[in-house]
Amino acid sequence: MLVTTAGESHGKGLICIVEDVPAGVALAQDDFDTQLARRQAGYGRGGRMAIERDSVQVMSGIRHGVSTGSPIALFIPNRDFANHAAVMDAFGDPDVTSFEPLSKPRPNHADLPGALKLGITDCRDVIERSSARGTAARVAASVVARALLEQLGVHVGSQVESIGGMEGDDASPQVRERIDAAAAAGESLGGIIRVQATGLLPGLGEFADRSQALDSLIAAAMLSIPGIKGVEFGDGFALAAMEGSRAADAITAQGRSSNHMGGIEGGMSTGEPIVLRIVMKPIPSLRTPVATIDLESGEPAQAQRIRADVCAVPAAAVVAEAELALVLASAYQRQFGHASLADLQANVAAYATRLSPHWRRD
Ligand code: EPS
Repeated sequence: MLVTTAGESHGKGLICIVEDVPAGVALAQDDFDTQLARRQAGYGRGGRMAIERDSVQVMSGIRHGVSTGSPIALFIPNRDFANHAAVMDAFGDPDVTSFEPLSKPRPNHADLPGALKLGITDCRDVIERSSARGTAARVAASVVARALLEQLGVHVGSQVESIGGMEGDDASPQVRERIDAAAAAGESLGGIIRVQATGLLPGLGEFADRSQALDSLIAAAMLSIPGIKGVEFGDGFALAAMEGSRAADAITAQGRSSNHMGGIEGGMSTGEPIVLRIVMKPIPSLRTPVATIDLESGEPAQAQRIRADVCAVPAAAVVAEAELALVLASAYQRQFGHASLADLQANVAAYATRLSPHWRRD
């Protein structure tokens, strides 16, 4: 499954094309819109989420609720485009439509390296495309992957473990207070997210070609999410302090006695749940003054203040599920087939039968 996206945060909308989708996957409008609504939720989102009500328009690749085997093209309109039509106009005259340049890059965003890369002093084009708004397109695409995985008995989920260093998710009153206090102070908060997948077969991924090692594909996918700065599988960094015997996931006739490795050995799934944790940095769009330079004058300045979320950790958890689903669906397709869901299911069943003397799904 291959995903290509396009779109800017305040442009007409987000586009994604999902290629290499097997025929026969059942999909409903509600499947897409439910995941998009989950991604929009969470305590600490900014004013933008009150404007958007994300919903996909299916342009191709699904007929009568079933994937056809052709590329699936999806469009998610940006309601906020109505407020940015002039500044985002594809063919407007920049002399007539003169807008304040965004020339004071915010540290820890894409603003400065992006502007230097493109040779521009107004960071708007970088900000528009690097915006986490783009994750809506990835989540929409992942609905196809999730539907495929569900047919194979694989489920993907996540939990927010902490926000701003405080244990719990955004349903916790203490965490909400912490977010409120950050909002009042013009601050922002990051957090830690646990992501997992269950119902997997062993052997997905590759040991012989490390570029296809399952953990490296998953880690790359996680780090593609805006704001994610670290990934650990299983016991992760705590493994550094363990002796080998303590870290061993002993093999028994009933499965593994533990899952210190987070469900991946030698770049392949073990059949145990895949478990990983990711860390999201605090969003670097702040109302508090942050030092920068003005790219137009070269003089010291305060970073541009742009409307943003105070905390988007719950949204990032939904995006992380999406990215995990996309990697796992592709790993299944690589091993068991691409063209038709029925063939894929038959190949998976034959493989599970072959494994049965040594492994069985509970
Ligand atoms: C974002 C800034 C905010 C967020 C946005 C990501 O948007 P705006 O600049 O319009 O206030 O709300 O996230 C989304 C729009 C979204 O759908 O998640 C940024 O700069 O990354």
